[in-house]
Amino acid sequence: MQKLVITAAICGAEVTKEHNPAVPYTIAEIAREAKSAYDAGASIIHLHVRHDDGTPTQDRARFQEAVDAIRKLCPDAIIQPSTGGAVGMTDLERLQSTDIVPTPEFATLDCGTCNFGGDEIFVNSDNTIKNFAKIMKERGIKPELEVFDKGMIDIALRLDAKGLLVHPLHFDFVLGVQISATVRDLVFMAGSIPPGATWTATGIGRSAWTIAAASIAMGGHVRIGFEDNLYLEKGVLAKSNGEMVEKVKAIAKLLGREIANPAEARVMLGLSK
Ligand code: KMH
Ligand code: ZN
Repeated sequence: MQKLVITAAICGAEVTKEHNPAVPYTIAEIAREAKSAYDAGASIIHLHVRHDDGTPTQDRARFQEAVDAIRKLCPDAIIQPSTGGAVGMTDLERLQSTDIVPTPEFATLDCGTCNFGGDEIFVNSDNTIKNFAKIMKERGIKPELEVFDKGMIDIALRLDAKGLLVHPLHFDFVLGVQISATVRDLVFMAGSIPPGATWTATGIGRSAWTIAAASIAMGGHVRIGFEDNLYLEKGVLAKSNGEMVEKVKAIAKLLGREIANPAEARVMLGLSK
């Protein structure tokens, strides 16, 4: 089986220090969390940024500062800015994260609208998705296709048919927001993408560990981190993103899967130019 690529989603836009005091807000905290994940074996840092008070922002200058700080501590990490931002942000606000120097090699592309709980709706109209894909292609940024259910895979494949995506396609199956976070649904999602495409899986909340283990066993890759889950095990808050990456590594070791370094991840995901 291919080596395992671990993505650390270190911050997110929704979780707060009230949920887990280790959730990073400041640039120094974000850099600290990125380094903890990188040192533990994550080759991709999925990045959101916050103001110092924890408010999510897609501000270009704040992203630049965060990326520069991470780069100092994790020189060869793949830094993947979010273009999803937080619920309610405009498209222009969200796209600022791709407008930094150097241009990111990777960024998220959310492939549909979904319910985020309560009255929260994460809106991605067909035009938004198409425009984001076009801009990323023009800037030479590979999209990670964020799909929260099977219909979003189909939306991505329609974009691909219009020549708007970059091959090999890379999907992130986010399970537990819209589609349920079960192994049955993970198998369904993984069976719904074209041959040659690569995939990562993310389980939200306590399902993170089941989905990580299933993904490792199936030959997929894993995303873990505070954005998706705050607990190392039932009732035990994770002290850092690195602690969670270590747990993924331990599961991978038990299942006989080696961990990819950033250079290997770039080749496997088609990020090397
Ligand atoms: N925070 C969500 C509204 C992404 O990073 O592209 C969007 C999100 C997906 O987290
Ligand atoms: Zn995100």
